[in-house]
Amino acid sequence: MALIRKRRLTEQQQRRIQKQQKTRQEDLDTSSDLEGLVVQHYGRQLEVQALSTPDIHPEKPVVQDGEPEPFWKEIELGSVWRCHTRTNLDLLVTGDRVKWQADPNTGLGIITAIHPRKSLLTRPDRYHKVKPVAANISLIVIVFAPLPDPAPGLIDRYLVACADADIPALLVMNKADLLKENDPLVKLLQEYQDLGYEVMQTQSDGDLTALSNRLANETVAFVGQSGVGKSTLINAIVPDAAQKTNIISENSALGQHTTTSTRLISFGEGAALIDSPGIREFGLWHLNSDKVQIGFPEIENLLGHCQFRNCTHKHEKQCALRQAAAAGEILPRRLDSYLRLIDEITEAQQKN
Ligand SMILES: Nc1nc2c(ncn2[C@@H]2O[C@H](COP(=O)(O)OP(=O)(O)O)[C@@H](O)[C@H]2O)c(=O)[nH]1
Ligand SMILES: [Mg+2]
Ligand SMILES: [Zn+2]
Repeated sequence: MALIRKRRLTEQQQRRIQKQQKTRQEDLDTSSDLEGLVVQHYGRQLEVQALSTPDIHPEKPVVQDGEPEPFWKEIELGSVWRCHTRTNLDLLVTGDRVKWQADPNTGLGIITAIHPRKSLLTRPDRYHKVKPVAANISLIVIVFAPLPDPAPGLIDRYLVACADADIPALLVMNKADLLKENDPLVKLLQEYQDLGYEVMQTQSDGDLTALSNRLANETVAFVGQSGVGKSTLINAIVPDAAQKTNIISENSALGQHTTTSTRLISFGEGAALIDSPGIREFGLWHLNSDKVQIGFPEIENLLGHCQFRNCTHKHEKQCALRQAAAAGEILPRRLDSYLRLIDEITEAQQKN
């Protein structure tokens, strides 16, 4: 594309641009490094959003009368650039904070360095290798609703995955308008609050101030069953979210069209990720068995207090977990979830 564009320029223009590029190359180095956020990646292509602008902006080539206007992309705060990476860099993922350089003449950028990650969401690929999905997620919003009916144990499973990734969770019960009188979901939400989790009730077309305030400055991943209202919530919080998901396919400098529309949607100082491959399956994969207990803090406290060291917590009489459940100290539902997850993992390990 750059070549085709150049051919349309006069020789004089070309010389001038080359000279400008040369001087720019010289002061490129690290002094011209910008801060950026990887908002999308597909294959080796990355999209980086500018989080800073240069102290001294590169100068747009002077156009003389009758000369065609050369391509020029201004380095603006929040602008999104298609980038390549230096080959020596680790695999980058959405959410990575990077150092990069922009070339206004081509509209392309190059990523020169990656900042240390504060968190990394991963998932196993089909060969059981761990694949990075998103970096620096600071909050996971688990959305559920009266409709579709929450799958049993799904919230607990998400909570285990959050604990495993060491990322705080916020439980959002959406579609509050569909709650019936004495709806068991209200009790469910209360139970999680009692366990120490942060919870919230929302209605997509209602007042979402509390939710948006909570999300300010966070990099958020929305998870939850399809149909609970994740996209509707995001669209309500970030009014132009729907457009933002399509920026790239429209402006693609390389003229490529992508079917992937999932990207990190930024709002103020925050950003959100929904429905991306990997996030969609987040929490649905099998976990490491010793990791499960960290998603069940109330059960973790009781482990080691059973009569038998190898207690299965299923039929033993002197089982601290079953006794606690019978005494109403822990929720039988949570114990079931816990045992189901442990069973699942043990089964998966036996297969491998
Ligand atoms: N009654 C009600 N419906 C909602 C609410 N939020 C979303 N919906 C509807 O639920 C359906 C699924 O929403 P969507 O955002 O696509 O869910 P997602 O699959 O989680 O992204 C749509 O028809 C929405 O209009 C809500 O608060 N109340
Ligand atoms: Mg959706
Ligand atoms: Zn036991």
